[in-house]
This record gives sequence, C-alpha cells and structure tokens, in this order.
Amino acid sequence: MLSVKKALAKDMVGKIVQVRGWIYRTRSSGGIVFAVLRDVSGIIQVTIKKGAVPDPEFESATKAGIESSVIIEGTVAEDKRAPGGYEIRATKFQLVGLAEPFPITEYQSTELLLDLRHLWIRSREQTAVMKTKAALLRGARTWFYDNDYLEVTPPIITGVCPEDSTTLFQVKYFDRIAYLSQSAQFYLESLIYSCDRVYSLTPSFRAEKSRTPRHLAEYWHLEMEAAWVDNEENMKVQEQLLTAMLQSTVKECSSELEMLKRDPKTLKKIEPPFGRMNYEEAVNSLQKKGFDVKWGSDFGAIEERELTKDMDIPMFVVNYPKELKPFYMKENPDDPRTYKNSDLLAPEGFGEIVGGSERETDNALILERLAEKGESPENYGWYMDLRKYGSVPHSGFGMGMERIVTWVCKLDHIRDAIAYPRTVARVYP
Ligand code: NSS
Repeated sequence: MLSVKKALAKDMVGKIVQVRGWIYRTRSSGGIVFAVLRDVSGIIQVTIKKGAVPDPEFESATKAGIESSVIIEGTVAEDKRAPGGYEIRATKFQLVGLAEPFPITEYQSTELLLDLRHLWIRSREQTAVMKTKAALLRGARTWFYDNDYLEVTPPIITGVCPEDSTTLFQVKYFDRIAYLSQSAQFYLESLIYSCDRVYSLTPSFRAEKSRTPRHLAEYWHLEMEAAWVDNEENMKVQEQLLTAMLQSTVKECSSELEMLKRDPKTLKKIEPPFGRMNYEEAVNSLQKKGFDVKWGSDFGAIEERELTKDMDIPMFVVNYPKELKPFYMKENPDDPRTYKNSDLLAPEGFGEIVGGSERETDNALILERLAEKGESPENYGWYMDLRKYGSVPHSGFGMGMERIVTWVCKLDHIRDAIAYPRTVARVYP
C-alpha cells in the first residue's frame, strides 16, 4: 500500500501500485470514471475504465460518491491534466464504505460548517492546519529536548487562579469547588527546584464571555519555567524556541503553508533578535496615531494590530504597569510601577502569542498583592512555601498554540486553529 504522495512521482510511472483513501471528487462520462482520491498525504486522480476492471467493480465506481472509502490498484501514468501531473489507471476498484450524499457542498455558512465540524475537519485546508500545528509542536519538543528541558505533566483540576478570576471555570469536585486550569505555571514553578528547566503542553481553560477571533474557552498551552533565569534570558528563550519551531515547520510544511496562502519565506526569515518596545513607548506610539490610550490602559486586539501591522518579525512589549498584570510577577527595580515581564506580539497585526515574566520571590509582596486582589492567602500557602526553601530567581512563559497557528497559517479566526473549537456559544460536536 502506498501513500498518494509516493504514487505521484516520475519514477512510479508504469509501476503497479495500491492506494487507499476517500473520494475527494468524482465524475463519470460514458465508460470512464474520473475519481480524485484523498489520503493524509495529498490527492491523486484515478481513472476507472469499463473493461479495465471487472464489471461489478466498475458499477460500484460509478456509484461511489464523495467521501466513500476505497482501495484501488492500478498503473501510474503521466497525465498533464491530472492534479500533480500523474494518475492511476485502475485495474481493481474496491468500495469499502459507500458514503451517503455528503452534507457539505462548495459554499456553506460558517455556522453549518461548525455544526458539521466532525465532517468539515476532513477538508484539505483543515488537514493542512492540523499538519502545521503538529510540525510546530514537534519543533518545540525537539528544541526543548535539545536544550535540556524536562517535559512534565501538571494537573488540570486545580484550586488556584493564576490569571483572571473572572474567567475561571468551576467544577464540582466531590463536595468542594475546584477550577479547570488557566495555566500550569504555579505547578511548573514548583518543579524547577528538582528539575531545573521544565515545560508542559496542557489544555488551558478561560471562560471568555466575549466572542473574539482570538479567544477560545479551551486552548493548548505550551509553558516553560526555568530556575536561574531572569526576564532578559526568558525573552531569549522565547526567541530561540519560536525560531526553531518556525524553521522546522517551514521545512516540513511548505506545501501546506502555500495551500493556506502563507508564503513560507515570510516565516523563514524570522530569527533573533525580535523587536522590542517598552510599554510606555507603545502608549506614546499609539497616542501619536490618534488612539485614546494613556499610561495604565490595557491593549486589546486593535491596539496590538496597530503596533505590529507593519512589522515582519515578532515584537516584545516589556514592563507593563502592575495593575494590568497578575500578582506573581517580579517588580521592575528601574520603574517600580511596572513588572519585569513581556508580551510577545506576532507581526502583520496578529498580536499577542506569548506572555512571560520573571517571578516574584518575596512572599511579603505576594501576600500584599493577594490581599489587594481579594484572594485568600490560604489557597496559596503551598505556592509561598516555594519561596521558603531555597528560593531562586526564575522565569517562564506561556505560548498559546492556537494563537501561533492562527498567525503561521494566516487564519482569519482562531477557531480554525483547533479541530473542535470551544467557545461561549459552542460545545457541539
Ligand atoms: O494569560 S497569559 O498571557 N499568561 C499565562 O497564562 C501565564 N501564566 C503563562 C506562564 O507564564 N506560564 O496566557 C499565555 C498565552 C497568551 O499569550 C495567549 O497566547 C494564550 O496564552 N491565551 C489564549 N489563547 C486562546 N484563547 C484564550 N482565551 C487565551 N488566553 C490566553
């Protein structure tokens, strides 16, 4: 059995091959059926001629509609009109699963495609996105492995709120309330004392009520935490990791990227150092462009788009005001109104893809900030213990995988960066 891609080659011409897959499109004229077969590797045209296959097999070839599953044997031949320049002339046609009329036709509403997500994910664009996402993750894991990071598996059911308390999902946990994890960060922090540098890939949950093209209620979060690392080095790690992910993805998925109308060259040229801008400079730059922002304003998609729309490499915005960020970040000694943190914004207007910081090690400050936020310190006793037994400077960050995929694949909406998007309006299928 060959993959479709392997059959599509000059040195296969004249050879007998077996391929299997699903019918992507089909038409028949007179005594010949032109079926295009799809498998994970691509598509290939198959011609089934009356007389070249046994009559009952020809009969089933005429009946097999879109998405029927089939196994075909035949000879590879050159044909300039066929997609990819080659076709298979069938000598055997086995219909494995006859498809009912497929409910997705050429032009469909977004809502219908979301209702039929379990079928729509078979589309070539969705497959290209999934392959690109897999390549990005493979690139990340390779980079972490090459740089001595240990992959760890933190819990998803938790009792802490690392980010925004208004977006916590509550779960009934036996006779108590627990939360679905917003971030593995605190658990990763606890692991650096033995493992030094760690990372994890977990789902993170945010009960985002707003419907935006860049928020999901469930997303895949790639997070790292490392001992002895300050905010500067933390940003260097982000630059190196992201560059490695992009370079290996461009190598493995250039045809997928082209299908998605992303020129791989635009990604290939990205390398450290990335751009850098202070939060204060960002405010000034937005003000000059007529935006109604002042020191202390948070940036949303519109502001981030404005800051990055003319850039072709990612850019860090550093040192945000304390009131805009969570309690665990390290105070910036050069401007104590701000933290030693960074948001990494993707170019071409895509906006935030990574959030990171150096972590506060002073328990008195942590207690003060928890009180300000109305959080009960008892829930954070274990977190503060970490500062009592061999505290160490440390930093980390979290990368939203679907944000990265949206940018890399040039998607209009984050829901297309994940097979089954979870949003405020949707939990089916
Ligand atoms: O809230 S973050 O900015 N930061 C954290 O969760 C840290 N505790 C991570 C850490 O330091 N270990 O989220 C990190 C990234 C952010 O930059 C986005 O890329 C992504 O997670 N993110 C999201 N992606 C999709 N949907 C939603 N709702 C979302 N929220 C954050």
